[in-house]
Amino acid sequence: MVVLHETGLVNEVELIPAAVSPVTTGDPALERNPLGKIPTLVTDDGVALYDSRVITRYLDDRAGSGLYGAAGAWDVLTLEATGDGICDAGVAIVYEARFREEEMRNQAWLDGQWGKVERTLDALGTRWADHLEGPLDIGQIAVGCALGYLDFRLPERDWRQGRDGLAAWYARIAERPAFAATTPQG
Ligand SMILES: N[C@@H](CCC(=O)N[C@@H](CS)C(=O)NCC(=O)O)C(=O)O
Repeated sequence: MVVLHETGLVNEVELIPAAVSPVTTGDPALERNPLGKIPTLVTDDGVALYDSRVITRYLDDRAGSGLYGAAGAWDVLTLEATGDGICDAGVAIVYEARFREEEMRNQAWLDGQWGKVERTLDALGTRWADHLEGPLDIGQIAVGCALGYLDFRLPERDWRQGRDGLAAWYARIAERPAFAATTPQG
């Protein structure tokens, strides 16, 4: 959704509400993506594109917005994967709590997933600190979305604790109209 706004393509897509999970049946999104995940984008030709990284690259290509930097910009792609990886670990934590009975939850596994998030947040403050301050690219967008997801689904984990620099960076990117218009709610 952020990339749709950043590229100015938001009015060219139809948004279809979807509620999916690993135990969902019957949602129309499942007919479009055999993995049963969102986001999924169906092109005018009826072709389903997924996952986020494919969709955002497609939108960037269509808009010519240059969010992926020059060819061979491996740092941009790696930062994008870094942001998405935070989301994947966060989703895993949320699903463990949502879909497993309390007595079946595995604390070591939950701690391991959160450990991935914490190590990655630390890397954002070191390896990625300069990159985050550069011109907007898809890596920054992915990280901004990931931090927004942590606020949305795991606020009690308080990712800002001890990370003033990253918190200030997020506050700035969250002010962009594309982020302000797409803050998750629900
Ligand atoms: N790597 C995927 C992850 C997408 C993802 O996990 N989406 C969740 C919603 S936040 C989902 O569709 N979950 C349904 C499921 O896992 O069955 C992407 O970036 O698009």
